[in-house]
Amino acid sequence: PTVTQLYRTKKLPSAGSTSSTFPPSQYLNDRISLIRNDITKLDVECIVNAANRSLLGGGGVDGAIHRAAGPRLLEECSGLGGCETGDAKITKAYDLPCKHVIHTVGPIYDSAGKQDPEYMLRSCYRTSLELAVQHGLKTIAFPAISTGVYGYPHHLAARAVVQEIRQFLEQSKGDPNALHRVVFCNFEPRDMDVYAQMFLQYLPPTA
Ligand code: AR6
Repeated sequence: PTVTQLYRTKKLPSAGSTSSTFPPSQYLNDRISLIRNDITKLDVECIVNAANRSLLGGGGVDGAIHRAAGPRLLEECSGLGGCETGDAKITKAYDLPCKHVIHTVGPIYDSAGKQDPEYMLRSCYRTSLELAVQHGLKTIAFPAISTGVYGYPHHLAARAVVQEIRQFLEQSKGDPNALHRVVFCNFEPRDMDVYAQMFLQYLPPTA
């Protein structure tokens, strides 16, 4: 079977699944889910926003999150003083179904002379995960940070992300404050295939 078929046989949630209580049969393994959906529809404890350094909104997933959260999100963001690339800041979620939004700023892939994009992308994911743990949050959903407007090639981004997640989960094994579930919420069909391949390679299903 192809990688995608293999994961389909594991009952991967399809687009339209909005529940935060993913049934166990839809888990990729016991701590990770891969879904295709609009991240603003998820009622997980916290979603991650692929923001820019101003934190004052933009297009793509950032625009969608601000639209769905309502103007109070922008109000809170304007008091945060922006955010550095690779760093993350947390806010409430206002009209969104989730409880919190973690805003992180991915690297612009082709910004010549700037820091290593892979290091920065991994930092976005790691810092967001750490912030969620610090706030006692148990479920977090990520979009494919930097792979839209910021131009990070999809397969390179997915590989870096899955490696970072694996490292994070291994390091937090046995920690009572550990996250229960990390959800990768992709928008584009091609990201589903790329992520499925990377998971198979770096984080095979445990069941
Ligand atoms: N739910 C999940 N994923 C989405 C959604 C959604 N509703 N909408 C888009 N995506 P991008 P970046 C996917 O461009 O590359 C903004 O203007 C999209 O298909 O949103 O980090 C910010 O303000 C793509 O796979 O973020 C920054 O200026 C992924 O989300 C800049 O864009 C990321 O695409 C950040 O660029």
